[in-house]
Amino acid sequence: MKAVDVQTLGCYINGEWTVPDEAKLIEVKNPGDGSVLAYVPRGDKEEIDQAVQAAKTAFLSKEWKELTPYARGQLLNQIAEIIRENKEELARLETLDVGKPLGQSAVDVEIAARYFEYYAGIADKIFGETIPVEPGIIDYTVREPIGVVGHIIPWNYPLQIAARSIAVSIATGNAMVLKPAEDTPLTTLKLAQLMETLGLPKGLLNVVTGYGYEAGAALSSHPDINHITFTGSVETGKRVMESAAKNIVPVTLELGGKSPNIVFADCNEEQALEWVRKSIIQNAGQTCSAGSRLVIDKSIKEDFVSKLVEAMEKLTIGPGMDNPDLGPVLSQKQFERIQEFIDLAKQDGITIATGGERKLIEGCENGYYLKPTIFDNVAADHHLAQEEIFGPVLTVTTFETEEEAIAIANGTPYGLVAGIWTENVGRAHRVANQLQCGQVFINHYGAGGGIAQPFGGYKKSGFGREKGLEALKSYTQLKNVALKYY
Ligand code: TXE
Repeated sequence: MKAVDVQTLGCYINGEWTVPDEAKLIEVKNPGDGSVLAYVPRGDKEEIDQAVQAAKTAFLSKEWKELTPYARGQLLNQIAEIIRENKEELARLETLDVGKPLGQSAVDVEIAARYFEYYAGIADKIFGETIPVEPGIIDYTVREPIGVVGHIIPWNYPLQIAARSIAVSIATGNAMVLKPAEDTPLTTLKLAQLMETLGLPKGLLNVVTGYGYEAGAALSSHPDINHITFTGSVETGKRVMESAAKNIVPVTLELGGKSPNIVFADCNEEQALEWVRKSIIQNAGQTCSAGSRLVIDKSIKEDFVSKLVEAMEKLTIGPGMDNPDLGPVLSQKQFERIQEFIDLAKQDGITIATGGERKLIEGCENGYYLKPTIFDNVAADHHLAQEEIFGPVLTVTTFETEEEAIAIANGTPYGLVAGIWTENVGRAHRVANQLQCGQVFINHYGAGGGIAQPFGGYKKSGFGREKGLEALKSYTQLKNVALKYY
């Protein structure tokens, strides 16, 4: 898809592409060089309302109700197939739109296809239970679809998150309205375009582009949606929850993180070094589960950090299309946010072991490239070790005992992910047991690939779980039926 094709696309509502109103367009930029890639409609309340009504009608339609779970699974397999047939184009589009290295986008496309395959297999295996209440009564539960699901998608993994949202919604028999992030709507629109050929009921899938405070707010406050999933910042998550609460609409919130990699002296150093590095530079650190804090045994810290600095300084930085190790951050706004943290570090006399500055790339003067940055010897309660920076920026904090390591790891408002590095299996489980977070990786960061593993946070990292079988719970509602026989 060329940017030009995208320019002709509008929002996708009720099986049709709306003609963009010239006066109401959003510029979509390439983070690599700041050039304009496309224009998409600045959808608002009106478009959201049309999309929700279309989804509601599709959900209640005979056509959708009569489609068997097996047929829904087949549909999901077809979507996976069509994603694979268009994988180069989707990866290219994701890189142009988000800035991430082409190789990472290719992985995102594969994961998107896998979400559809995973939930394809589940579509006809969503069942209830029989409950032995008393003789003469048959009691059973039925897991029913919830209705219209609103999905508010962030800009860091647009295709992956759109895919998991659509896949589980279809598997569970729901209709949906997606609101992609204003900065990165292109692959979600492309996916809708690809799915158009598969004959889904009109209105079952709707995509409304627009700003969060307009289209996003209109979606989360709509009285006719039945569930909302949101991935983004804590501040916006609060707003989404507040507006959904007014209509008693349940929410799944996947918010930020400040995830620690806890490195003990008895770790496999080579592995720990590799994954501590990878977990903070992936997508230029713009990952909710980024390993953004290194919490390390004091006795090995000096040596470990100097090796990490050496490895960081070898990384290539450049436009995503050249497939470097690190692409640009999303926008000037994100860059300035990160820069504020760097200024704070300088002002507070924090040691910058490496990085801490922008990298200018010839021909890409309007792209925001940052050198991977390590802030050394950061107190556990310092802002830098407490707040989500969302860039390739790692803080280093030391501990002397296992208890101290756990206290530091748990000592932020977040609780998304943690990595533990030790060869002592007893310690690994003892520590995992005490961590206040939704996902723990031991001697790897990201093991298992994520699709089948429930994902979500403790504390301010949100609640509810996406991915795996666990996600089915938020996309369905449970009915209990009791029958008396004589
Ligand atoms: O997020 P927002 P922003 C964190 C990260 C980042 C910070 C700010 O720390 O630096 O958030 O990013 C939509 N009602 N994460 O400002 O605002 C918006 O259009 C309804 C973590 O981009 O949370 C977009 O589609 N929706 C993260 C989505 O919410 C609204 C991913 C996310 O935007 C809205 C992204 C409103 N009032 C940012 N306002 C993660 N958990 O992975 C905005 N939106």
